[in-house]
Amino acid sequence: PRAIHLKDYRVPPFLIDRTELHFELGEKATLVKSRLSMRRNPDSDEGDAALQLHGDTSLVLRRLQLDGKDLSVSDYQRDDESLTIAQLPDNFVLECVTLIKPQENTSLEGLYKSNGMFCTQCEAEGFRKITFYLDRPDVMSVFTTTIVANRQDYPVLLSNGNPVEQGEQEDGRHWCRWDDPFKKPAYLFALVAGKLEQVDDSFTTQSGREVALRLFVEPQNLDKCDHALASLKRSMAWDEQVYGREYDLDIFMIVAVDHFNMGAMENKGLNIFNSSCVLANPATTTDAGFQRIEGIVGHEYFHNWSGNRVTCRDWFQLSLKEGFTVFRDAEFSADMGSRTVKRIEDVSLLRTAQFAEDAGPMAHPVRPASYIEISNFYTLTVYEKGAEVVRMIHTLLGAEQFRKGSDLYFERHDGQAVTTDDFIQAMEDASGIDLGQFRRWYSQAGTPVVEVSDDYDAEQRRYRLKVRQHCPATPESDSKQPFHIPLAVGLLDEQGNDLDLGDGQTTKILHLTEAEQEFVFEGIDSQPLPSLLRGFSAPVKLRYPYSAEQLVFLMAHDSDGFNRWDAGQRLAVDLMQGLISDYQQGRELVLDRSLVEAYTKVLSDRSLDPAMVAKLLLLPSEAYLAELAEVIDPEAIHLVREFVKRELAQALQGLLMDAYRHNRSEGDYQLNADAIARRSLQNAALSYLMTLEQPRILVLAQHQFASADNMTDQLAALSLIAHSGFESERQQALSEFYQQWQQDPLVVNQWLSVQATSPRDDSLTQVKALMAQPLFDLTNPNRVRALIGAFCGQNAVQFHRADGEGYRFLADQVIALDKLNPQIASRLLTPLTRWKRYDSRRQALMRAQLERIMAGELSKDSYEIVSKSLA
Ligand code: HT7
Ligand code: ZN
Repeated sequence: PRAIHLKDYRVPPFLIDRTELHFELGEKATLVKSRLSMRRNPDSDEGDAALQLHGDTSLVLRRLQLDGKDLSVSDYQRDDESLTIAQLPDNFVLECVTLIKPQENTSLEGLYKSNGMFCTQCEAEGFRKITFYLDRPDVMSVFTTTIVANRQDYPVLLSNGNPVEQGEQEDGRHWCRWDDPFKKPAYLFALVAGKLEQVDDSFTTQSGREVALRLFVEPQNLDKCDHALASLKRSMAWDEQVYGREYDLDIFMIVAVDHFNMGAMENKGLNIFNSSCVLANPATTTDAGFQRIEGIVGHEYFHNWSGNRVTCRDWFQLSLKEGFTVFRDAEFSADMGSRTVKRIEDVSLLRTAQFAEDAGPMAHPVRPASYIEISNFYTLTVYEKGAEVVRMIHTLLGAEQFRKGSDLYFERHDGQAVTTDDFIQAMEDASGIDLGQFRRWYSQAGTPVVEVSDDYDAEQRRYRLKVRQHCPATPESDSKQPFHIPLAVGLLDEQGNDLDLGDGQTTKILHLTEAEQEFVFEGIDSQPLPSLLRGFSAPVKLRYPYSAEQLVFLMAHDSDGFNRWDAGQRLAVDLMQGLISDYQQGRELVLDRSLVEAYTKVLSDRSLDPAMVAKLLLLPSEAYLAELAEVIDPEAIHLVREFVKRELAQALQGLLMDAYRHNRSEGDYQLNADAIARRSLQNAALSYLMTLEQPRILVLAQHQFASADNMTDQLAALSLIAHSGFESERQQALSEFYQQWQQDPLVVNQWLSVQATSPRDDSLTQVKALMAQPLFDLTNPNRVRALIGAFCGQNAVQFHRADGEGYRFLADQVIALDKLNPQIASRLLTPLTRWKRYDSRRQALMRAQLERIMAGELSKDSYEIVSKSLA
């Protein structure tokens, strides 16, 4: 397979002004008729170039007509990926009839069937599996879509835009025509046909237009729609208030489908959602699930402007829409709940998974320079780091100028397909702030390291920060230019109060632009303690030699909530790294008192929000410790983390029990910030207490499991019991849970994940046994992620078993899946790609499995990941 390079971008030689589609949906095959009104692009320098339409090898071409005249095989050329027609006039109508087989499409790209329902997924390049087309985001067209299908099996027929006509046929089939007045690229096309029920709502926009909101689900899910609709209305109101963006069609539809490769898709007016990201009720959905749904509903809705009205010129610009939209959804969630907690969650994800990506073989800039398969670039770098880059622009410009910049961007580029550079240009033009050097965040991969040292001159009352930045090499480049890094800094006095850094400011943004810089603070009366990178103001690794005492002080006093939490994480990381080394050297493990003291203060401080207490109590994850390690030792990391947790539980038993009892509410379930916060602390406390392996605590967990009126409490208890050493009790809880929830596929997925993430030695055997049961289905990505993905990605100690069986298992699954669904196969590969981070024995075992995968015939998706990993 060949790589595609950003530097080779050319404007499209042809444009499609109008796209008329006609689908005859059938049980054996579907007939797709297209009528494309086309013309040569006046901006193209390719003269009388031939027309090369994208078209997957699976398309059966039945008929091709140019301006009403049939073309014969000698008039065009066909290969595996395209159809080429030469000698075309400047304006013409091309009509095409293709036959496709959605029933056999397990890739879940293009048109496919999920539980008897037809649905589409066209981003990034799925439309070419439906018909021949210029399937690139800079070709934008208005679409009219007619769908014909059997009325009994497919009473609901949906596409983008507004419904304009419908009718019946005599053969039991009916049809519906949809018209989308907004120009869009083919990746935003959608079609759904099925036996669906709907829940209706409406939203009145700020200019007084009434928009119909409609959520389509399978009948058994009608009781899981309220939260998504409420989230949608909150999103619509928020985008009006914060960005001045109004919805533009008369109807906004969401459809829930069970078989879906990602979370959701922002098709114009017809969002399609993975059912796991939209359906919710308290009995089946955890608090985290509710919050996730709100965020994803917001994300897809916000794409209507950042993605649909203004789209990407090419797929290298993916972060233009994704980074910006993740930033928008994160701010929305922060406004709906706790800003600090949301920031902690986002940074945790970035620092574990995105930093690991930056340190691995697939490292790439936020705007990649090349790809083999674009689906592999829907990454944490493009999404989460891309959002951090937009957040830094927000920090550099301030809220007001940023809003002016986004207004200018939307106004200037409405209806266009543009680049990340156009986005920055709008921000620069609106604010007058130079973002020249800042642009490097888009073109250079890697996580910068910022090293800070300081000195205080009491005589001169002067405090100085010395800052160095460097960025490690990544596959595309080993020499990096300095980044423009906004470093948010506060200084604390001996009482823990913020110093005034000028004009009453307690946080100052330092602009790091060079490899080494010095920043001087005058008029400082005594040695301050710096609070650095407040709010995680840039996606960097910060190094400063804090002592344990200073970290405990910051944990108690920093006015920046994020840095209070981060001080606790640093303290725990420092201690745990020491213990990991003790364990490796065969030394006895002893927990330093500083952590016990810090956690005692946290648990005793009644002024703290329980959600914040729960976050402060959460030890750094195994994944984060792994990311920080020079050579990853999964066993040592796991054992040390368990040891620290148990020691803390022992020392803080009384306080933890108080926290559990004080925050536990039996009955009277509520879904609000306060109740969610209390449940999070209650379950954090129980998780510590369960490490003591005391029967009286087991009874508490069992009682919680049996009496829970919500999934947060029930699942937390199940997972603790199932991961414990109480053998018969764990089996009983797992079996009771399955009996209770076997009819609900989304809950069954959670049940599978609990078992897949068990650190017990038999978990791989259990996973294999579950895969052999009829409930498992390799063609359902949610099942695959819940079981195989969870075992390989979230159960490091068992996946990295010394015998290499975890690696062999993953390779077997990838080889099988690659034939069915290449996108899911290539994503599953991630843990194997990190092989260079492990000891030489594990390296050899992992590499051998990558080579075994490479030896077979592979999709472009998996080929790219495996070949880059082995390079
Ligand atoms: N923009 C959507 C991306 C997406 C996707 C990409 C590749 C393959 C399948 C996919 N499904 C959805 C989702 C989003 O970021 O909003
Ligand atoms: Zn998105």
